[in-house]
Amino acid sequence: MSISEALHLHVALLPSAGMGHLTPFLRLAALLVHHHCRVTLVTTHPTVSLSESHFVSRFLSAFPQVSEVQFHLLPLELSSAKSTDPFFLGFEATRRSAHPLSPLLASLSPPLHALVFDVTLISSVIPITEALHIPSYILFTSSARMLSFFSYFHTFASNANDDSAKIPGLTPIPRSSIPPLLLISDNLFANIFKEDSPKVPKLNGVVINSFEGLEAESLEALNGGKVVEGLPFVFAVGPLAACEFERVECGDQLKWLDDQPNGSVVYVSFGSRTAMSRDQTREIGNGLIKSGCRFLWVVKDKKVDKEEEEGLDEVVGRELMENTKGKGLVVKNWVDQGEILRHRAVGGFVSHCGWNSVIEAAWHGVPILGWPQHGDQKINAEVVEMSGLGMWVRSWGWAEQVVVKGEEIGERIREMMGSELLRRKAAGVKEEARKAVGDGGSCGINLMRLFEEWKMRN
Ligand code: UPG
Repeated sequence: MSISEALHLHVALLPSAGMGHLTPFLRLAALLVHHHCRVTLVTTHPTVSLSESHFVSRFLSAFPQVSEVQFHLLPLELSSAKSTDPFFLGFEATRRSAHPLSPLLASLSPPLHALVFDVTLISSVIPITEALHIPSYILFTSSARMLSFFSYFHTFASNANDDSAKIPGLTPIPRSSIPPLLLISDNLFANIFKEDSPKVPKLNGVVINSFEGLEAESLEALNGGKVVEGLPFVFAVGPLAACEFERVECGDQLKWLDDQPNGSVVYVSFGSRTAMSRDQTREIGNGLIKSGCRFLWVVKDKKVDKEEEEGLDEVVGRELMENTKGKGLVVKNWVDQGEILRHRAVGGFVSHCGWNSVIEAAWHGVPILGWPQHGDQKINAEVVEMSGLGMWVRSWGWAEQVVVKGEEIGERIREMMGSELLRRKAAGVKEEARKAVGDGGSCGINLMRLFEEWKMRN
């Protein structure tokens, strides 16, 4: 199919709660617009965080050709929700409010060639798309390794005491890497997995922000029919790189980076929704100082940005803040991560291994010291290690299991920043990432295959 034929395709995108889910959806939307697809974005109201509503506004201003359809969530009865995590509650509110999506999607003109929605909405959206005969695709926002686990979950759950998930075609996932909530019954996150995992074969396809050069094993297993029988094709269209509309003013940080030598700065950030305990935050500060490296450290005190109240002196401690002076920059606001990782002064990234952060580090060839905190992050950290993009310390456990001491943090940061081998391997992953989006690369090939499929289905 020539690109111009994509002109006749109309696709709606339906993301779910949190920047980690929204970001790849809007990057995919930008990519589809670039290929002349007509795109409708279903925006949920209210969003959980301010970052999400700002991000959507910036996107819609930058892409006036994208139609917005507003989707208003019903208030969630908290006593029945089985979670207190605001983002999980956001998933659940979206699932339970899905009913009005039916007339909303049916009224779109021209009729949709596909609806691409978030993985957390499978059970509530499939009955709607089936009734309307709209092809259903998810954009899986995590790694292909995590997708394999998600698709296999119902099989794993029926052998709940196994010491690892032995997914056909994949290096086994040890029990210690499995999101802890999935090992406890009857909580919201586990219930979504239980309900949705067996329904993956009902989808027409899965779009994923990954690429062969990073995740050959999982992508081959998924598309080779090994993981679970009847899985639809997985279209690896990654890496979905940061777009211009995402740029935010962070002049001071970039100016500070401009004054630092090449590769000398370790960037520390745990994504958009991970708040560290105060004790752990202070140990990280001590660790950064002990590492002897320059640093740019993004502190988060609350899961949801609207709830951030206290300043750095309260959260990090005045004395520690004083001690960081001249050694690094500590901030407590939304930063432009894409620009930071792109900067020549950044030589390493202490990351929780949220999948978007992993992809962004891969895109810029920045080695990762993984410190997974919750959810899919240990499974993603395994990808980081297997691909050569970085290392992770298994003994650090999940968030709040232990307080990792500054001494050890400093030592590991020194190890990452000093490793020529890691630098070389991360540069290799960057090369693969650029190849994937270059002429004749996997991103373009899979995208064209997806367009063909969309075209054929209507
Ligand atoms: N980001 C910024 N500036 C900040 C903080 C974050 O630009 O100050 C961006 C970052 O570049 C990335 C996104 O926000 O694009 C954060 O996404 P990610 O790195 O994936 O982390 P989370 O926000 O923690 O993402 C959630 C889950 C994670 C999962 C991901 C995708 O916590 O475990 O892999 O969603 O499903």
